[in-house]
Amino acid sequence: MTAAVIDPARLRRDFPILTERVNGHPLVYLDSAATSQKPEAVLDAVLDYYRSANANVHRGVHALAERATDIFEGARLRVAGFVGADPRGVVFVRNTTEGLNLVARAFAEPRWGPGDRIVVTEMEHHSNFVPWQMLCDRRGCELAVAPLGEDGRLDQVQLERLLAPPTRLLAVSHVSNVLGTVTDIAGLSRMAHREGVFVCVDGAQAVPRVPVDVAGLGADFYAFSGHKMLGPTGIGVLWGRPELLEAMPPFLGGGSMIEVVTPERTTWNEIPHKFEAGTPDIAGAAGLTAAVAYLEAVGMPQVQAHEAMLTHYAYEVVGDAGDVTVYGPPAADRSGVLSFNLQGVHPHDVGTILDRHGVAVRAGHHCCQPLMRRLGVAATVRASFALYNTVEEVDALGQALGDVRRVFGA
Ligand code: C6P
Repeated sequence: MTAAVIDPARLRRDFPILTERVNGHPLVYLDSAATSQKPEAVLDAVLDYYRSANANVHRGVHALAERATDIFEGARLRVAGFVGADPRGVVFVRNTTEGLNLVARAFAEPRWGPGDRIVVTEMEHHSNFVPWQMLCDRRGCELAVAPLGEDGRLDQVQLERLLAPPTRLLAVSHVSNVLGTVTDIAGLSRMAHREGVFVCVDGAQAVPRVPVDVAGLGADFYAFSGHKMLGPTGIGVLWGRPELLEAMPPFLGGGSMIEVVTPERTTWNEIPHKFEAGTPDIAGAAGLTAAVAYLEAVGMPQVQAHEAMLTHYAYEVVGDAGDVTVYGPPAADRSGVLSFNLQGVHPHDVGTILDRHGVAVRAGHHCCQPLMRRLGVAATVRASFALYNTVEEVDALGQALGDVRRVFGA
């Protein structure tokens, strides 16, 4: 049986913002790695929650409070199902960044100090770099950076060497937001666990793009953001192995995360609530459920195949020759992201001229300054794709790049 192919023209009707015009042109949104657009179903879910269920969760005995709690806990079950997780391990946070900071603060900080090593990689987003650097500064651990090979993939030999004692934890992204490199997390987790090293994965760019099964990947922690996977801003997920979460102290203190509070001592609620202090983003959870339902209806293997097709095509249209340098692995080994530079033109100028044609890309360091240094550039232009993008939009990118060349005489 052949898998159904995505028909972006049909899906686009579900995304009201995609009919916007920008600078006199139809919007060509190629910045979904920064944040995805949202289908009507997600917008409705957020509004419906406020219209018909708004109350606080886990607190009231009245009907609305129960409705709100059902929506919030229902979202946990839905997200857990989507990524193959035990719902007890699904902690709602604000975003990937908060999830990774939670692991650094509540898991790593009490455990490790001088004589211990944390390994990050050269392609990490600052979200999976800075919290570990801060931890190492606070606790006196060593921070090591696993290098990338010339092909934009992790150098396996160097990495294996770095996983030897005294390394305690490897922090690694599943899909790079700059290079699109898809890292073999299952293989890395096996390698790390053989050495007794914990694995914390930044899944911000993976969950929207590839089927993710956290149990099968075998890592210890996995963080992602709702807003990159068609959901609202303000809600994200940290999945952790329940037995590790059980053993960890809380991250933030306050309401909901407690069992009993006395002037002498406080005891903690059970997981995952122990890590969810204060009123959570209930409307965000409602929207996230709708986003997951949308992605499930389309099918993640289909999303992956569609983005692979677009990336492959964009690679051809943008070209990796002459005045263009494309960064990262060959198109076949990357997911949904194409970073490049046009010789002699600053990426910000490229982005500004593309915007004049209605083409939205990101230009800058993409919150990956160590990676920029490795690539020997200050910034890149990045086109990133989602299930609603079309080959015609890639053509529009190609044509607008022609205008950049004309303007700069490149
Ligand atoms: N990358 C980009 O344009 P937050 O902001 O917490 O939702 O996500 C942070 C984050 C973590 N890891 C990776 C791999 C990411 O790509 C991001 C967000 C956006 O590339 C905004 S900088």
